Amino acid sequence: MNSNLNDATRHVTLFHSPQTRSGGVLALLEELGADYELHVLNQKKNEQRGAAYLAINPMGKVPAIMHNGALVTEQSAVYLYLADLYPEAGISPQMGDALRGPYLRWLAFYGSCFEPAFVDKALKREPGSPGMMPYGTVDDVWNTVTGQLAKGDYMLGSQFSALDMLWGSSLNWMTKFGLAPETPLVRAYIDRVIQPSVLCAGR
Ligand SMILES: N[C@@H](CCC(=O)N[C@@H](CS)C(=O)NCC(=O)O)C(=O)O
Repeated sequence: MNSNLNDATRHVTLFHSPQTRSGGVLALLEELGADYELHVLNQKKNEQRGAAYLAINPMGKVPAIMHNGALVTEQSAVYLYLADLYPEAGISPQMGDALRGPYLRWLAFYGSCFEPAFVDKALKREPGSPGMMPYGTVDDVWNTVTGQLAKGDYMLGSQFSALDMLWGSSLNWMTKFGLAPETPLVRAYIDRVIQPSVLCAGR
């Protein structure tokens, strides 16, 4: 169990590039008070596609974390892993908590529905039939997310969690680049949850 992990075994390395998706993970590490080191990859110099990093993560993407010799990639898995590694921070509903299921749902929804839908939209891809698309339609995805946001201050209603650091930082860059609509509901949510992330966004 996590409670048996001492600080040395909780040490993680974050593979990070400034102004990318890994900025949200950096904010999460700060929020958790985690013991971490940064391995910065300069994407302007394409370092993420160099042989050294490809030997670590063959996808050449950040964020990625290394913990006790194991690599974790994909934002949803990384947020889940880190928040579980620091349960005392209280931002990761644990098994047995009624919010654990919704917590996992919205983590997975992010990677399997939200990002693919909005990237397809940004690239103006011809929509497939909703039954064939893993996310249905972009409108379904957006209405489902905003319907959830309308229920409370946070993705889990009244409880702040690591989910909000993922969704907040993502909605922040997506609205900034015009990839997702900046409705008053969405803007208010970003402003409510993003403060710690903003501090790290430029690093
Ligand atoms: N599916 C990945 C996406 C990660 C991703 O696309 N990262 C971008 C930075 S925002 C990247 O590293 N791109 C560099 C490249 O592909 O060369 C995740 O959820 O973590």
